[in-house]
Amino acid sequence: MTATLIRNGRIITATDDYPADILMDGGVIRTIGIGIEVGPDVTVVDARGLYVLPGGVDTHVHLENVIGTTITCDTFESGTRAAAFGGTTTIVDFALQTQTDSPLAAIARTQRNADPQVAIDYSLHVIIKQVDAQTLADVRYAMRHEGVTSFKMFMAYPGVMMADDAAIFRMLRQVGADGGMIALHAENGTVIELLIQEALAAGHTSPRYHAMTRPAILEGEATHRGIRLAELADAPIYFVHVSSEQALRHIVSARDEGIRVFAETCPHYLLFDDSVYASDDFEIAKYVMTPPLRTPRDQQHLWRALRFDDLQVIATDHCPFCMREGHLGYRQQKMRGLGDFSQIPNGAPGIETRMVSLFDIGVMQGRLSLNRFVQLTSTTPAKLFGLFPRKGTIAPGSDADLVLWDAGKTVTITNALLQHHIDYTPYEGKTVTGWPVATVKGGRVVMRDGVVQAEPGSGQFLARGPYDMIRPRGVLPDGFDASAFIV
Ligand code: DUC
Ligand code: ZN
Ligand code: ZN
Repeated sequence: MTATLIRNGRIITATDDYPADILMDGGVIRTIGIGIEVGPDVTVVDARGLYVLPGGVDTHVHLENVIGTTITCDTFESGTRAAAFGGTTTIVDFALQTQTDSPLAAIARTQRNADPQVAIDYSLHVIIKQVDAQTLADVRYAMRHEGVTSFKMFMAYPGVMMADDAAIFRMLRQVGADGGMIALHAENGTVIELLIQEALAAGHTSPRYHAMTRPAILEGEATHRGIRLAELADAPIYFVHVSSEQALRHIVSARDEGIRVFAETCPHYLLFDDSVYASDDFEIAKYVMTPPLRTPRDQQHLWRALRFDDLQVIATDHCPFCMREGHLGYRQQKMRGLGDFSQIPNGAPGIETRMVSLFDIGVMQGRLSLNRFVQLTSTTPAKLFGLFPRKGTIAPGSDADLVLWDAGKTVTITNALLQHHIDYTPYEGKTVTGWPVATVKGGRVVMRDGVVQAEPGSGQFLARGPYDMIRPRGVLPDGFDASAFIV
């Protein structure tokens, strides 16, 4: 591979903002400097007028995931191509423990599937449903020898994904002691199941009842329970897809207490609200995701938490299911819930619209600084999931994963424009300002002017380390100057 020089860009990291050139070779950043001179054998890319950001790190995506009785409709090929199109160069997907696949077998099976397809680098969390002594031994092995240092557990979906509190506690205790992270889906699954059955019995079958049977109070209750289990286990905990004030209240107060609580939200909770559920129209199935969209007041609390670092990550929960088509031999997807909302697979796409939608509503509309945008979409997810400083920043020695970003480019999003393999986007017709004009992965330009040139199989599995602890704001070492510390 030849060396490449990115010339004249404005480098933005989570902490810095300065004009410089970046020389990349062998897949990593070699030198950053002003006016770097190179010979004719070096490819030069002119980034004048563009921001140069670290490649996006999306730590919550579902590609080819079997969920319930269907499968997400992006393959590792289409999903990673879509990610590159949208400025994301690293994803963390899921391997699923089943009756027949132990955690280690699930990792191996998912790698065999993903490796020949991925166009960007990837890693895996393992979804753990059942915990016994062998599971715990496998989990320890996965952390020490496979570079899989995070595990997802569900408090929702009884009989399908839900783990009981003792199982969650056992995992927290061991994984926390070993330096890893439990990512938790916090909703009270058994009460939600009761509400679903009651709604159906009353003849309430349309998609909006998905939202009405998953009230925010049950996200808050489960979040509180998860925090207390983590506190008892003396372990860090990470809440996925936080959507509500109810959940945030517990997260904020736990962080004030010094408990190691971290959390993500997703762009759809910031961009859409529960007004979409105002009718019985089946098209609303496009917005059947879990948790459901919440109120404008909840959105205000999400923005507040992003501002005060009570939310540290914005990931997509890219969980695509076609409205009408089937996929990979599975029959129709969202349509299977016509007449019974509980059969609509839960999820929406977002892998390639994360950076652009957030840049527009966050940076362009004055809610996030450029540095904070990078921190939320790249640096902190890399730190929390053991990928930093290889990923998540622009520094000598880090992987040469970059996005050249045109902050003045305005684009109207349509599904036809996007690379993902799904028949709709929730962002249809939305105009955004700020767009990636090139994505560089491992020193190679993999997307330029909307054309993705990434080869399937050119991405790598990333063995991850322990999480890089960021102190919650309550815990300060003796003698530490808090005013200098809290940002
Ligand atoms: N939770 C997720 O994180 N993804 C898809 C569905 C769900 O409930
Ligand atoms: Zn979830
Ligand atoms: Zn998810």
